[in-house]
Amino acid sequence: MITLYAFGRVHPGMIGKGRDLRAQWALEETGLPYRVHALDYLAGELVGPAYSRLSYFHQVPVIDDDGFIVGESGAVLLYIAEKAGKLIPADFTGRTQVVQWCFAALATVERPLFEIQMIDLGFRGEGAGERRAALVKEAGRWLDGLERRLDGREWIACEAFTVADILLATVLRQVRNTDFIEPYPRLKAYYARALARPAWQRTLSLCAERQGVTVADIR
Ligand SMILES: N[C@@H](CCC(=O)N[C@@H](CS)C(=O)NCC(=O)O)C(=O)O
Repeated sequence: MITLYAFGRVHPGMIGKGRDLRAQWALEETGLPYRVHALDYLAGELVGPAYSRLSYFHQVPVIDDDGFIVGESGAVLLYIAEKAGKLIPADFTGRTQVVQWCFAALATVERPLFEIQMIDLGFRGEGAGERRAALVKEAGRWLDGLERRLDGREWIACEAFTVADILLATVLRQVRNTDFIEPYPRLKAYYARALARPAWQRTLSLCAERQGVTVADIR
């Protein structure tokens, strides 16, 4: 059975923001049996000897599938999809589309949005206001591209919902002030459509339960 290593006890500002939620969302979508090992970040469990053997970077998410270890959220999601035979098409070209949009989410869109999130959470100090404006401008280039891609499409990679949508929606969610998405009506509707999925709603509830808060606290 798959064990998902996810955040347990963390600083209050980190609750509900981890990339572990992407993996749990994929697991909830597929119905694969799994259990969660909730790591105690505050007690240093991520840098302890046991977890260091699973994660070279001391980060979440990691999954352990009966001894087969996978880290990095993109790889974890693709593994879950391959194992379940869900959230990724069977044909070679369809799979390539999914891989393309997974990379686009992680390598292109996530970079400026993650930095904006860090600024909004107060982790970047002096000059952050100017830097934020530059990052929003940079992100605009990628969001324009997503808006064009979503013309006449429900999901980003394929006709059906895939792991690329989980990655993209959770990347967009890193910035909680959704003003940045306002100029993009298709992207805004896409984002709402993705987060309305029952598997995401269950993921939020499970995260809240694990971290001892209410769902309202982490939306
Ligand atoms: N590239 C990695 C990034 C993983 C990552 O940044 N994980 C964060 C949580 S979102 C973490 O574990 N942070 C704890 C730390 O770095 O000390 C992925 O996509 O999985």
